[in-house]
Amino acid sequence: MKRVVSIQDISCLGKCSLTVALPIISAMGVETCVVPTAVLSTHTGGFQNFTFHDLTGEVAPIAAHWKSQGITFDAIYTGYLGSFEQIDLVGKFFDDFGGGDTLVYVDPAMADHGVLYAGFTPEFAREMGKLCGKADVIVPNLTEAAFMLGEDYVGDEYDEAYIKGLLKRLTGLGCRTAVLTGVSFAPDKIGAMAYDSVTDTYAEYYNEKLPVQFHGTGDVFASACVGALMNGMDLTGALKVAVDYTLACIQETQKDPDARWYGVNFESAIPMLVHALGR
Ligand code: PXL
Repeated sequence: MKRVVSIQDISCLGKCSLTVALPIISAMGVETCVVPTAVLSTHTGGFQNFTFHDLTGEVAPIAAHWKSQGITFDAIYTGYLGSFEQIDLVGKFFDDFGGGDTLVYVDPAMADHGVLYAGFTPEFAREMGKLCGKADVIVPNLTEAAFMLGEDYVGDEYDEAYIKGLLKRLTGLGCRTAVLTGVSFAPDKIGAMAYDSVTDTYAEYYNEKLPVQFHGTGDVFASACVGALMNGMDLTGALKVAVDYTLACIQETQKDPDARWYGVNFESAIPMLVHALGR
């Protein structure tokens, strides 16, 4: 069985970060270890007065203990990180546990729709860009990509040449493969495009675009994509699994009258995800 470690916060309520990564990757038949970087009562996307307990001081001791026990990982998957210090510590974690066949996978979760999440600055985004340079695969959305590269966010005004250029500039940060999420070239289609700088090839996959937006879909996509890669899928196959699953989560949310506003019904779409893996 493959073993992933996910390094990001735990938002106790809100369906994002670790409460999404753990169930999704586990359901894909992959052991999922965690390094919680902070405990928040909720995510920061719409709740007021949430609590925040920093766990930065735990990262190095947890890593040191694992190192002493000879633990290794097939993938290191990082998501939302709350400070420059955490970015630095995660970089050190890559030095300690990366290399060889370990996939270093970074979701620079920090912005969407042209704006940074609460508490982040353009300087932080550039630092996250440096962390992406140490990864094998990164999965930013268009906003995160623009901030990391210090470029203007273009909104919906782009074409395929822009996306291909953006992907190449992202791999210029130092990672082998960049995946852009939320890519749409037609009003009713949305998906992801990727560029592998070693083979100089692109991969892409799109499905239906619904006229709704939900919090946490980036984390759902990132988790399903790394889970698919750990199941031995190639990049195109992983994009398809992750895009189709994200769409299924949105559809489940739409058809549930009791759906929460703060996240998607990723739980009821898990059978579809497992089926897509042929398990
Ligand atoms: O979904 C990314 C995410 C993760 N963790 C926290 C967040 C967010 C997005 O807002 O606030 C704490």
